[in-house]
Amino acid sequence: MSHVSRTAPRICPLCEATCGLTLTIEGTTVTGARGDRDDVFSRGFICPKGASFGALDADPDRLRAPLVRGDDGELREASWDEAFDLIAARVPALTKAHGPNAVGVVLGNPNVHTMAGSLYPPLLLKALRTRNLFTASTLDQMPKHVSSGLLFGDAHAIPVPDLDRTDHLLLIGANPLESNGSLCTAPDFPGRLKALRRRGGALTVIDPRRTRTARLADRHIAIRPGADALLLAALAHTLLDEKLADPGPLAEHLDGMDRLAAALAGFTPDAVAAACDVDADTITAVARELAAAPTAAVYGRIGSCTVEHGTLASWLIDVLNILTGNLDRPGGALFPLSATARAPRPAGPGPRAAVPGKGFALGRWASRVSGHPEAKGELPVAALAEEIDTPGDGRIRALLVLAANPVLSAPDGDRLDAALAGGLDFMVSVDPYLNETSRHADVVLPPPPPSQSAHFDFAFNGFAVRNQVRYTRAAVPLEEGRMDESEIHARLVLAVSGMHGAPPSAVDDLAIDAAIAGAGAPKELAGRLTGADGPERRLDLMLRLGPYGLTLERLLAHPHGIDLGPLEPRLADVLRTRSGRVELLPEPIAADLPRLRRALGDRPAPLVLVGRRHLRSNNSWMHNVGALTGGSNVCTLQIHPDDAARLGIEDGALARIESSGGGVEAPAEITDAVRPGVVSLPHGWGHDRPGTRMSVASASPGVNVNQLLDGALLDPLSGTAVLNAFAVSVTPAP
Ligand SMILES: Nc1nc2c(c(=O)[nH]1)N[C@H]1C(S)=C(S)[C@@H](COP(=O)(O)OP(=O)(O)OC[C@H]3O[C@@H](n4cnc5c(=O)[nH]c(N)nc54)[C@H](O)[C@@H]3O)O[C@H]1N2
Ligand SMILES: Nc1nc2c(c(=O)[nH]1)N[C@H]1C(S)=C(S)[C@@H](COP(=O)(O)OP(=O)(O)OC[C@H]3O[C@@H](n4cnc5c(=O)[nH]c(N)nc54)[C@H](O)[C@@H]3O)O[C@H]1N2
Ligand code: SF4
Ligand SMILES: [Mo]
Repeated sequence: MSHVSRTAPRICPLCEATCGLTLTIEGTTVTGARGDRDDVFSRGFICPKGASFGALDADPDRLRAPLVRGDDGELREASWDEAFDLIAARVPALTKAHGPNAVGVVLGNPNVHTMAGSLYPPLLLKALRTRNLFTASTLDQMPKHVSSGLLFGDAHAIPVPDLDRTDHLLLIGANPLESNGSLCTAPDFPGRLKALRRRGGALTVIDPRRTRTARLADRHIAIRPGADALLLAALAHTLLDEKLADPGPLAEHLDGMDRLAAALAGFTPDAVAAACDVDADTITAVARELAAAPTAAVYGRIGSCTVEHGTLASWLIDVLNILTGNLDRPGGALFPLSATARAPRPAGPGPRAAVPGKGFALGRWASRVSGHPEAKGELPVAALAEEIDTPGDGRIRALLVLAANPVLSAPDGDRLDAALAGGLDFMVSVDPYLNETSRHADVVLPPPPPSQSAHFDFAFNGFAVRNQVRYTRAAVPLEEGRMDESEIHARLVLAVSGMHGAPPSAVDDLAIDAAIAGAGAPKELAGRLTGADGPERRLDLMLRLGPYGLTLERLLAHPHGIDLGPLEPRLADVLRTRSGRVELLPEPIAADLPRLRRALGDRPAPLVLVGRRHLRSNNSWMHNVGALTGGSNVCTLQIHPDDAARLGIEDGALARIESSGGGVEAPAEITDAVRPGVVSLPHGWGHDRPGTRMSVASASPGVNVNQLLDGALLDPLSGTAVLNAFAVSVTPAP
């Protein structure tokens, strides 16, 4: 028997590394995936998740048709028309009766991994005019958005470490050997770290666990969780105190340098050493090494964000890059320029003068129940449940959940679970699975598997360590009865905005006209756009208006991508602050520093919990692929031998973990990879709720670490949930 097989390129959507894959396809089934050696960026790299693309794509538990809840309360398969008719009948009526805030929107992580998720949610929010927007950002990187907003005037201006050229990398609370990198798109992150070591560069890792990344480092500092902002403040203090700070040519762009030293007074290495459980000498040595390195980059991720001082830590990371002169210089931390970014301002003659921008505002409104300030137009997802279950005017009555599973990913899933079950008049999920969250929806709209979708990384190209651009069309034609996710989103926009029944292309046409007007480009441009559908025409427009003047046609002629060169200095184009300068000590940051100073006096909790990720995982939704689970990818409580002995915990025995939100029980894994005083439980588990359809995941459910949290603990400036470094108690399970 000979099988007719073919290959097709597909950018991997399963993490931020955006590797190019070569899929092997038989008929309409993906039978294999390997790294695309010709990919201009990933050059053949692949990880076990990418290699399992076929299994994930063909998961029999993926929903094939929309589900609609019948009068009997049960979900049953329905036609697309039926599904959207119902949405159009319910959502506008609720808005009309109770105001726009009665409809809440939840945007989950995979939206940054699909074209639909980048192109349509802004239009959906515009149509709804709701302030009840919650996204995965407040479980993740919102502290970085806030610090960038305050420093640079643009919440999306996030500098990335120049991995391939730096001489010195300081990694804080990131484990790219498992995560493959985040807010730093770099296919083969492990290889790039090894190359750094090979060229004589230095790697320092700050992490309470001896991770695979830490094992690669010259220096691993097993800090006490939650104390990074203190350590970073002491590093900055040392640079200023020892006159090692030298911003170089950056100086002309800086505002507030004079006030910084005073603001950081008191954060000496000696003062923070006990709280961090790091010697003062080590802190001083790290500061001196940073200053002495020809180039250096400081980079932090989850462990520096989802903690009590997440925004301060995020800010201090860039302060260090600035004080050492490494911001915006090759080998330091640079701002990528993606092919769909807004084109830089034309350069005038002579040196660039500061151009005032609109700046970044925080707290323009607040959440109804707890009064949490908005950040970047969002409210903390940790406050979603109370916005549904607390009676009163402005209560959320309908929820649109796009690619999110907050019952597992946000604090206190039990409360949210109950709120979704009993507190809503109407709920929609756009999700391929019937899982812990989508099981509550009245309408579930399933996107097709990734092989049937086109892919472009609108978000991640803006965080990539090299400027490049790639686009892959669907590798397999859309199966009969399926709807492209872009069309699902476009129809959702129409259904909620009283335009139900209009062609989905109307949404794209409106977006195109608005983008052309916004860019001041000639109206006729709309007629010149190419592309097979709305999303492609919009991509074509963004490429044409973008900084490289590309077109969709050119991109299609380069199926393995177009390299656009190494990152280049461009700070002057990036700045959007009111002063037109980098605002080194923004007022909200200065106002939060006393809280950090008070933390110096806190008595550390005897036991705190941190998370962890496994290479073969992805948040809450990849436990349904057999090839990716099992082995070391299990939901165990890692605990240091000293703590285990003290607490009477035996290896493999069930341990009970308790905190403010409740308790869970997980098997103990005794290991000195976690430092004493720290236990680690991964997130995304807890697949034991009834009414889901994830047969593999529910067979080994694990427990939901976020049930330990009650949702009250937030980084105040960003509304980000504290998911790491919170106090727990551990006892042998009865
Ligand atoms: N304790 C703890 N909690 C955490 C974290 C942690 O480190 N510790 N990490 C946090 C982080 S960083 C994040 S980003 C959040 C993530 O939080 P979420 O975004 O809520 O969680 P995910 O597990 O990524 O779930 C995404 C949902 O999208 C669905 N999905 C998958 N592919 C697609 C697709 O192509 N289209 C659509 N429409 N849906 C799709 C999945 O089935 C799933 O229901 O979790 C956070 N929660
Ligand atoms: N395989 C896999 N890859 C993924 C994901 C996944 O679930 N699985 N999720 C994706 C997503 S949504 C994201 S946001 C990224 C996250 O990417 P990373 O941030 O690189 O991933 P984590 O593994 O969460 O790394 C956080 C590290 O911080 C440490 N840590 C915890 N608390 C502290 C602290 O207080 N201080 C310090 N210094 N360190 C601390 C933890 O021990 C952990 O090693 O990964 C992405 N990639
Ligand atoms: S590293 Fe990320 S993008 Fe690359 S193959 Fe693995 S999951 Fe896909
Ligand atoms: Mo994330």
